[in-house]
Amino acid sequence: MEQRSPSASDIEGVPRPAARGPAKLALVVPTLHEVANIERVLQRIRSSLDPLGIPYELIVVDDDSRDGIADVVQKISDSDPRVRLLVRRNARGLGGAVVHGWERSEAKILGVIDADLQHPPELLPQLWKAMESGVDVALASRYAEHGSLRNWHPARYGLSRLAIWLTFPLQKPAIHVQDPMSGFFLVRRACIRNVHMETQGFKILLEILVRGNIQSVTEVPFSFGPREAGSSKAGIKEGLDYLSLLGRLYRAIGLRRRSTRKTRSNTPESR
Ligand SMILES: Nc1nc2c(ncn2[C@@H]2O[C@H](COP(=O)(O)OP(=O)(O)O)[C@@H](O)[C@H]2O)c(=O)[nH]1
Ligand SMILES: [Mg+2]
Repeated sequence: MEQRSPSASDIEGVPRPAARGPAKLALVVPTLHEVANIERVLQRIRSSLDPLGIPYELIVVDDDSRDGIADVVQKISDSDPRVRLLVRRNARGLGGAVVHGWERSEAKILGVIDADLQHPPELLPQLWKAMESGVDVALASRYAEHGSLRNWHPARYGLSRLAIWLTFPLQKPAIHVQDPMSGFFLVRRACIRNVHMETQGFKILLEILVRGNIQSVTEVPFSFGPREAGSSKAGIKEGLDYLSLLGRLYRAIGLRRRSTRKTRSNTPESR
């Protein structure tokens, strides 16, 4: 299928006219070669969110896949303007795609969900309710009690556990979570204002938990199923990006702790 060019405002990411009012939830669906999944995932997200009666927008951020996805999404968007398409040219990276979408929305609650249906959209109402109850982050957790990773090879499961274990010293004790690498979560925009995020990696939630102003988190367990169609884009490069992100976060946390200790030892009562 030939790819139709998205409108200029979508490519440049100018927010839609304010006539519809500011959206309350902006849910980004990052895509790279996901034409086989996109219709179904958007349909299931809309069916999950519509009963909540909340204002929302679904922002598909595609890294110029040229697999016909732009046509499919544009067609859905023509009949439902809450669905938006942003195409990034000459850019790659899941984290960057998510930030790109969030920056082009005025919504106060931001979120992300994978396009391949490994994240069940039917969990969104529970995540939304957690946000309504006042938490800063609501995340879909593979490792919380009753969460699971269906059909994962033991080696991949072991690597995933190891990767998570490495985050434990980084996490703030008050908001320690079981699945800091989940790719399915909601967060208050106010908590991540001015937080610098790496654009290459897959692990944007970890950065938010470590660098953001997050006071409270809810984990909603879910079962991480197999992909519906297509193949994973996670590979060795993403693994190396993750290790490099960990290194930077450990350095940043080390510096932060050192400067806190210094400040404390300089206060009059501690002298
Ligand atoms: N826009 C964009 N989306 C990406 C990129 N890499 C992965 N994705 C999307 O991010 C989601 C998760 O990727 P996936 O390959 O399923 O990772 P896995 O679930 O860890 O195997 C999917 O919706 C992908 O299409 C990227 O470089 N750019
Ligand atoms: Mg996947």
